[in-house]
Amino acid sequence: MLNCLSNLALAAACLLLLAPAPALGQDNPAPDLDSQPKVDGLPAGLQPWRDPENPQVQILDPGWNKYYLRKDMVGDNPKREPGPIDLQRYYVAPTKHAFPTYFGLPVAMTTEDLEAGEVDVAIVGAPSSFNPADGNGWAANYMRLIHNYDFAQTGHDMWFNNEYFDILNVVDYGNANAHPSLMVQNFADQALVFKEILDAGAIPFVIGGDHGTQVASLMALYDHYGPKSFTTVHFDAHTDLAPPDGRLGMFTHGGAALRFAHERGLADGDQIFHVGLRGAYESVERMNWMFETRTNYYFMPRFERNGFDETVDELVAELKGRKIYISIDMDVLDGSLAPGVSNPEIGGMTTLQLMRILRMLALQNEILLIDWVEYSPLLDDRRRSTSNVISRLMRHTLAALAARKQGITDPNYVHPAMLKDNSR
Ligand SMILES: [Mn+2]
Repeated sequence: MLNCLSNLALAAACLLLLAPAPALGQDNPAPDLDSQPKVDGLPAGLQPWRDPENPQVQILDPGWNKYYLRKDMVGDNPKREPGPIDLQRYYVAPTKHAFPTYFGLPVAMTTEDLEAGEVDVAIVGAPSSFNPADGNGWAANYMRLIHNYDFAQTGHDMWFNNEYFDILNVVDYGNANAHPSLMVQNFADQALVFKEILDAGAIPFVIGGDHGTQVASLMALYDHYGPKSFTTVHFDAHTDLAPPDGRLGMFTHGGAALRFAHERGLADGDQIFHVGLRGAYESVERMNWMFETRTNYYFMPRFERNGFDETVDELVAELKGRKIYISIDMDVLDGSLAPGVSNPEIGGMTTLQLMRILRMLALQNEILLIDWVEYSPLLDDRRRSTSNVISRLMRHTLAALAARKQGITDPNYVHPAMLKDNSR
């Protein structure tokens, strides 16, 4: 039996598929639809995926579990020793020539692979797409196909003068599941995949997905580290703090994950930092919720009036000594610089400003996980500029993590040779 989407165009086909298989050459008798109970005004037999007693619950056909069945990725598929697998034929290749993994990096599929490779950062896709502005689900794979000239497995950063892929062990961990109609099950499956990375002591770099991806990130982190064990730094134009009566299904894209975490006692107000807020459709209720719960907030007006660098210094100082989870809604950037997001806003950060904050935090703090969310290749410009912005921000963050691995933890560090003209 197949599950069916609540789509009128599919309903007729679904009814045929859901009926018991007739004997060869015979049709099934017509159901008496008039005698059936109604669910939202339509006969229950036309919507067998809904429980008439509890119509908000979607009945899952056991066959859907196939979507989440995992292969044995070390044993026989293929038979191999654990460790990252390099799929590239050439030592150096531009993206166009490379096998499409993140930055052309080796692939890992299990915790054992990550441990054997002493992996520091595992980039993993989470193609959730429950956003009315469509296309977030394509980001995870599109980010493996950066349009801009990008040499696989090579990288140099001019703030650090380092070659970060030689210092850090970074892999592509593939994608977690995200079936388009099974949002709640997806979050659990994604959290399990993220946990495999945490179990290996590596940092997941999660490529969303809409901001609902944050639910899976938080599930993995709270399960692995425990409640109230870390601080969330939430970069976003929007608060994503919908009240209970305004959540549009709770977790549709940027629903209310952090408010939910606070309501459930998983996070104290002081363990939530909002950075870059300026969205055009928030409310006084949400502002008051932030003030009353004593969350930390860095509105764009504060950056504008007090000076960007000075305000960043306050943020970085407040976060000193904390373990942090960073969630980056790409709409924290100005809409002109990152157009390929679900809900672009004016008055946002520049790429240079976001580079500065990410660099300082990656140097100073123990980072547990970073998710990069809300990118939609379908909404990007023809050059996919936003994918390039995300790629370069990831590279710069990796360069800072490489410097930290070498012992540099001063958030203001920049390689001295890069701050003067060395020819004089
Ligand atoms: Mn968001």
